Amino acid sequence: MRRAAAVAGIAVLALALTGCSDDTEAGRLGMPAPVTEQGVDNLHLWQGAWIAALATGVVTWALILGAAWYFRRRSDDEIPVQTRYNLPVEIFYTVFPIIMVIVFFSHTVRVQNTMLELDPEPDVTVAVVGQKWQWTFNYPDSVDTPDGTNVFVSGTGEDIPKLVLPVDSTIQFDLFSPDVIHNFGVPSFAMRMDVVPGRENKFQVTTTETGTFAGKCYELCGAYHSRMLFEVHVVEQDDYQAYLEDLASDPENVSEEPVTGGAYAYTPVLEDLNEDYQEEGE
Ligand SMILES: [Cu+2]
Repeated sequence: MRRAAAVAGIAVLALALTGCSDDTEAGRLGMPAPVTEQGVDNLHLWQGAWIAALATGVVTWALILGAAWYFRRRSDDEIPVQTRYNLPVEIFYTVFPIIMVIVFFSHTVRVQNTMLELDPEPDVTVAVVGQKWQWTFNYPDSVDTPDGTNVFVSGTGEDIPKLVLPVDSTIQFDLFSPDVIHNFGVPSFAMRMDVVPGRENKFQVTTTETGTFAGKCYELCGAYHSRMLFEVHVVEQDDYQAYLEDLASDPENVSEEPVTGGAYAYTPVLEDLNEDYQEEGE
């Protein structure tokens, strides 16, 4: 019986280990494919934690089932051997969890440090504003026009904004909120961070692949929180420059300083819905 449990355990573990390639969804254990250098580190932390948890689970299940079987009641007059103060076992179940906590903790701190590492000279800085209930993306000092050097786009509740980034570049996000706490996150970056009023949170990613990825607000921030969606487009360097110039051709998108107050963002859907409610009420 114990041999069968051990064989089953090894089989499950082997399956998990061989499945852990980064190319398949099963291998990533449900995580989206990371498209940044930092995201890959986070994926490996996720996979390592799952393997360790599964190995612990297999040992625990084997001990539970093995003990239940081995010490099952065979007759009524049999008095089980009373064992206490088994020193080796007590040392094992004290020391082993401590080792596990140390291993989990050290890997978490290591990956957290790489995710939060700031290169003093990023290739691109984007000033991100989360406001009720959409995003504004500023690209400071990116163009040279009579109106200013900052270009920006604001989304609305009906119109999901684009965040365009160059590939193979280190991007810094400076996060601003004029109202409540939002949370700026992109699953394919395996990263998100709170956007707190009065506080300038920031993080960096190093893009490694072109493509279009979904982003959203991860902090329940009010009535239209669910509309705080945006689209990340990671593009070639030339396309990135062309995008900025295209934005700058409309003076509406140009300012001297990054627009961080959120004054340009609005959620027209709110007014529309209120009108609908009023009409229904009449
Ligand atoms: Cu929000």
